[in-house]
Amino acid sequence: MTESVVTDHTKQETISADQNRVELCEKNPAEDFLRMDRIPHIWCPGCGIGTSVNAFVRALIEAKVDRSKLCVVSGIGCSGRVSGYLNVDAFHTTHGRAIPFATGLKLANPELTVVVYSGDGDLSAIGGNHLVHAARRNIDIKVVCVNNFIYSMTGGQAAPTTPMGTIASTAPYGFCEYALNLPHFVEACGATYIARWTTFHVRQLQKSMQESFAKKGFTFIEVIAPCPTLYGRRNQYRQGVDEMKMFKEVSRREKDIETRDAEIKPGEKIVIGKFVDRERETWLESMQHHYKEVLGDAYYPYTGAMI
Ligand SMILES: Cc1ncc(C[n+]2csc(CCOP(=O)(O)OP(=O)(O)O)c2C)c(N)n1
Ligand code: SF4
Repeated sequence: MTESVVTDHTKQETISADQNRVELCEKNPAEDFLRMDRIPHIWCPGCGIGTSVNAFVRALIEAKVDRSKLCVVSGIGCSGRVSGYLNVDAFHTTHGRAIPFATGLKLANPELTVVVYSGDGDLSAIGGNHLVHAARRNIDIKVVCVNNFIYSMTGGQAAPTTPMGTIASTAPYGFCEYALNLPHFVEACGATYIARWTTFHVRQLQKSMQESFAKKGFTFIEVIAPCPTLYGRRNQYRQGVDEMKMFKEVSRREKDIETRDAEIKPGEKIVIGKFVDRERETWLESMQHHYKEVLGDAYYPYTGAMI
């Protein structure tokens, strides 16, 4: 047993319980970005949310995102707890309202990198209208959507993303609705960058997150993640690792993939990869151009409410 006594940026000095040995071990680089005083976290063993956070933190480090200008906003749910564990300016907002909150932050201070990190239910059900219009307007925010196919925090009810035929607490005989194909949906709305990975594909996920930081406009990364407690155990994946094995087996990365082919159906392939990478004027750019054109020199360009 060891006890941590010193921390610096790269090394952690530990003293073994018998006090005889001082060891220097490499410190996990992710720790600097986590509120270690809040660990242990609330997520269940085998949950995929923490895996996505690990990729996210590593992407922040690799992309050298300026931490003093970074804000992470979450809604409510197990995935919505992410903001509470990140050691950055973070906001845990109300259910479904992470996107409008983030929009306000970005418009008040356009220099910020604003990330929305939340669940599929939060973003596409109660927050669905905000998802539509932020993507349509091309608000310059980065969205990470953890899709565990269910409303986990409230007991495993069926969500818009629950695959047809799978079991949920509100669908004990199988869900009878078509699942929302999130990449296709946000492409139609106008997102500039769209990718989907599972928590098995951590390196690709990290790389996509890095890419999205460099991208201007509304970006959307869907992370397919296991929820063994409320989805997996009802659908033959008793443990997180069982669902991870399924992800490994059925995920397909194809050339020239189209979002319309990315629907998720039980027992069928899960299409993963980068679907969309395009340029569109952001809402702020288009607003500035429009008023400049209409008002000419009478228009005083907007530089943000806070700077
Ligand atoms: C206005 C409002 N309605 C409903 C709830 C209850 N609620 C809390 S979390 C949640 C579902 C979250 O699901 P998801 O976003 O998929 O996150 P997960 O827990 O699966 O990670 C719901 C319905 C709430 N907190 N506020
Ligand atoms: S209930 Fe599901 S989503 Fe929530 S922490 Fe547990 S495994 Fe993760």
